[in-house]
Amino acid sequence: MKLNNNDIRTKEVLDWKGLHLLHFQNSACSQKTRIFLNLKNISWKSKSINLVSNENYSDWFLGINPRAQVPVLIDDGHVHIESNDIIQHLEKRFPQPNLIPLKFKSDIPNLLKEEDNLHVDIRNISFRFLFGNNLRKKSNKLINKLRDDKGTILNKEDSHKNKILSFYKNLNNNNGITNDSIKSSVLKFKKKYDTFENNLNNNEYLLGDDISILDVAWFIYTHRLYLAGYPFDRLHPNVYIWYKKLIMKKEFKYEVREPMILKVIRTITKINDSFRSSSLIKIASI
Ligand SMILES: N[C@@H](CCC(=O)N[C@@H](CS)C(=O)NCC(=O)O)C(=O)O
Repeated sequence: MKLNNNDIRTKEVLDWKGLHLLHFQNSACSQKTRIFLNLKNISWKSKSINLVSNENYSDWFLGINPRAQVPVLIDDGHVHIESNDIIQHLEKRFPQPNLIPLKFKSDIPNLLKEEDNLHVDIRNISFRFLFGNNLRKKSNKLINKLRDDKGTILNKEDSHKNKILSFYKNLNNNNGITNDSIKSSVLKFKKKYDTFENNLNNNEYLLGDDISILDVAWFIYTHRLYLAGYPFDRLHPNVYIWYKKLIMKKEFKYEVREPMILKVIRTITKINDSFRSSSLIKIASI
């Protein structure tokens, strides 16, 4: 989605020339966008926004994206938000190599929407199994700052912001992600991967024999789920082979390197879960 100049309160970015990506190393949607840029061999300037220190809640960043989310692409002073919209914009700007097969051109927005609809589910799983469950809580001060921010999206108050606020309020109220949420999220993914398992029976990639924008989008969720203990090899062997093939590629591998601190948090979580019989497999009964 390209924002209007009126939406942008941090006016300096309107003068930025070239391609700038505001992103964070370990953010799933940032990783997706960077892999896409790698596959297209596009050069871009990096501006890291530290989500751990809540830099995305600074006045400066809210003045660019009032949803307080990365990634944001600034293309010659035009501000684009939402990773799937960003990669579709990049596909138009840099058509080679082609990552949207002609045959699927009209289907792609809906296929990507299905992925985006599960964003809160991947967040549930990431927070619970990869980020220490309640370590990423936000203070009420930050939640209220986002609630009271007057930023607009396409000149209007942003209704999507309520979803972000309710996620963080629930996280505080429940002291982390609940088992019910985990179960429901995992089962949504399982349904989707059952379909992919079929697609991959006769194809190397999700949309045929060539890599596409859909592989990039789904790779990130798959990687997160894999780290969280989702049993791809048992439930969806074709998907497992597809994932292993992608992660071997340099355009993918380096973007999802796990910082040491997160590796430690994930390992401690895994050990605790095995004592309490509360692994992803146990909770979701899969
Ligand atoms: N639908 C958005 C989701 C963006 C999103 O949720 N970004 C996360 C990182 S993956 C973020 O910025 N979170 C900020 C926070 O949790 O404070 C997109 O695809 O760009």
